[in-house]
Formats: sequence, C-alpha cells, structure tokens
Amino acid sequence: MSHDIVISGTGLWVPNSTLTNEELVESYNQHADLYNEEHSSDIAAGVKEAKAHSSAAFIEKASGIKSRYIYQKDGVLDTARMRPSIPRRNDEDISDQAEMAIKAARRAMEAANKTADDIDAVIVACAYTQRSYPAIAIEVQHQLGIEGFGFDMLVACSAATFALHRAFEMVKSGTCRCVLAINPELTSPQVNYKDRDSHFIFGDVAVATVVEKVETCTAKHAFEILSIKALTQYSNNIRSNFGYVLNANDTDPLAKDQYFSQKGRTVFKEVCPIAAEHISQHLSDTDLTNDQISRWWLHQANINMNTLICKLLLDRQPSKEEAPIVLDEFANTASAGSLIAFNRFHQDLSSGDYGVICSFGAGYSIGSLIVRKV
Ligand code: CO8
Repeated sequence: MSHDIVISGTGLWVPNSTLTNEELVESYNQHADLYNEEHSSDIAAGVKEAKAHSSAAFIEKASGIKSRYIYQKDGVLDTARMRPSIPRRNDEDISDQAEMAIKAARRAMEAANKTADDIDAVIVACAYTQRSYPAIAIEVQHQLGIEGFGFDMLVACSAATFALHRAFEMVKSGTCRCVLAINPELTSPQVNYKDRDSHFIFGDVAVATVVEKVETCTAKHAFEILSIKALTQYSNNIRSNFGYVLNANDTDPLAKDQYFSQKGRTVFKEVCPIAAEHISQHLSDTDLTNDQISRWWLHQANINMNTLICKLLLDRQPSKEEAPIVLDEFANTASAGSLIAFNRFHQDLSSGDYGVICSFGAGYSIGSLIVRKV
C-alpha cells in the first residue's frame, strides 16, 4: 500500500474583498424589480416571466453559504452591470490568475520547506483559465524561477484532485522529484449574477499543494498518499458553453448559456450516491473501512450534499471536526473546496490517522485520495 509519496505543504490565498448573502440579495432584488418594471407589459401578457426575489435565508438554508471572497467586487453589485470589473492587463504584466496562483504557491512551498530549485513541475488546474496560451502554469513557473515544465488542466470541480493524481503519478514514475499543483479558482467572471438560482453559489480563492517523495520531505505536517481514484460520467446538468469557438458562433457573449448554469436539484440527487459509492469502493480497494477515517475533506458545493454523503458513508452525522465545512466563509470555489478544508483542518491529526480528500461535481467528475498522516 505504501508508495512513499507525500503531500508535504499546502497554501491558501484569499482576495481582500468579501460579498455577503445580504449584499448579493439586495442587488439581485433591485435588478429583479427593474427587470419586472421594464418588461411589465410582456409579463402581464404572459410572454415573459416576472423575476422573483432572492433571499439570504434561502441561500443559507439551501447551501450553507453565508459569504464568499471576491477577486474584484467593483461592478458585481451595480445593477447596470452585475459583472465584476477586472481591468485588462498588458501582455507584459503578470496575469490575474498567475498572480493568485503564486500567492498560494509561495505559502505551500514555505509549509513544505521547498525552494524553486526543489521543484520539477508546476500544474495549474482549475475550472477555467483566463487564456489558452501560454499556459498559466508556465507563467507561474517562470515567475517563481522553477526549472522543468508546467501545464494547465481543466476538470471543473475535480481539477484540484485530478491534478494531485497527476502529481502523485509523476513523482511515482520518477519523472519529477517534487510537483507544485495550484488551483487559482477565479470563478466570479463566470457567475451569472442576474440568475436567482446561481447568483450566490461561487467564490474566488487560490490553493496550492506540494507533492514529493517521503525521503526528501522535511515538512512538519506531511500526509502519505496511499491511493488515488477517479471517475467521470458525462452529464449536461452542470454546463457552461463559454469557449473559444464563441468568436465564430455569432452569439451574444453575455448570453445566459455562456455562464455557469445547472439543474441543481438533479445534480444533488444524482451526484450524492455516486460520490458515496465511489468513496466506499476506494476505501475497500485500499483495505480500509469508513469508520477508520479520522477526517473527510469533502468537496464544498453544498452543506446538505456533504451531510447526505457522510450519512450514506457512516450511517450517522459526522462531527464538525470529522467532516469540516468551509462553505459558510468561502461558498463553492469550484475545485478548490476540498483542499481549502484540508489546508484549514489537517494539523491536529496524529501520526497514523487516515483521511479522505474527495471532489465531486461538473462532468460529472469525482476524484479522491486516501492519505495517512506521517
Ligand atoms: N432565493 C429564494 N428562493 C430561491 C432561490 C433564491 N436565490 N433560488 C431558488 N429558489 C426557490 C426555487 O424557485 C424553488 O421554489 P419552488 O419550490 O416554489 O419551486 C425553491 O427555492 C427550491 O429550489 P431548488 O429545488 O432549486 O433548491 P435546492 O434546495 O435544490 O437548492 C441548490 C438549490 C443550492 C443550487 C442545490 O440544489 C445544490 O447545491 N445542488 C447541488 C449543486 C452542485 O453541487 N453543483 C455543482 C456545482 S458545479 C461546481 O462545483 C464547479 C463547476 C465549475 C465552476 C463554475 C464557476 C462559475
């Protein structure tokens, strides 16, 4: 079972600004009133549907989210815009996502006691990258002075866990001594703040993780990766049509389908049993039982999903310590959620304690790692 490969450092960076449910709801409701006024005759004629008000109480109850970090607050709450206003940077200047990534990466490197010379590869993995090329990972590699190689990868909600899978395999195969995997999740440009069903779901953040051989590890808190497991199953229930072919499609770049959208209730119902079954199978493949796990660092999309998955796994409610939740502060941060939970809640575990890191969501995609504190 032992591969002698560890997660030796984790770093978290959060933007300075936050958006509370109340702030979002106030602006959404103003937008809904303006919309209803503007389209009053169509609404009266039954041609258009009136927009209902959003509610902070609904958001907290349905999702567990109270607030979220936002990279650029300007513009989001302005009913004339309802999109963040992120000034375009010159090509010579560092990109937004590389800057976010580097801030988290430096913290992860510090936690792992690693310098640029120790690292052979950089993976930037997230739900979106802000450009196609050069890869954000190569920009980060350059800025940090790392030799070797870098690449970007996109797997929506499972980008972070799938990147750790790749890092594990690269170190295991001997092609790299040490890999830096970074998840700069700049979700806010893809949130449709005019959509009541999804305007509250996402937040911005960056996390980073160092993976290396146990023999080179000098970190205080290291976790041996015992096993990795991935599953994908095609579904249109979480979708964004945004992409480079848009230029040729002659469609409105601000059209609804260019943003994140989902059938949330269906996703909830379909993904929870798949995730619970995946984790159970992964544990049994590794000759472990669910009750041997001290910590569940689960994907952070919805508190009720995590409660249900834990119920399916444990047949009881887990304590806050066993299955930490960061949704209240961060909201859904695409692929970063499980690793934010890991970053915040790993130092108290004792040597030999087992934990599970697991993402689940768009694709559908599920990625898990079983780890043991060194
Ligand atoms: N305020 C008030 N009421 C509302 C609101 C609102 N904002 N929104 C909906 N309602 C109403 C509905 O109209 C409905 O009313 P009625 O019963 O009269 O029809 C009622 O509330 C219940 O609606 P739902 O059934 O939709 O509510 P749910 O309890 O299902 O909660 C959630 C909605 C929170 C969206 C929930 O379904 C959920 O979280 N589902 C799982 C979602 C999930 O895991 N998604 C994965 C996300 S994808 C991902 O993580 C990464 C993707 C890539 C990144 C994208 C970056 C932008």
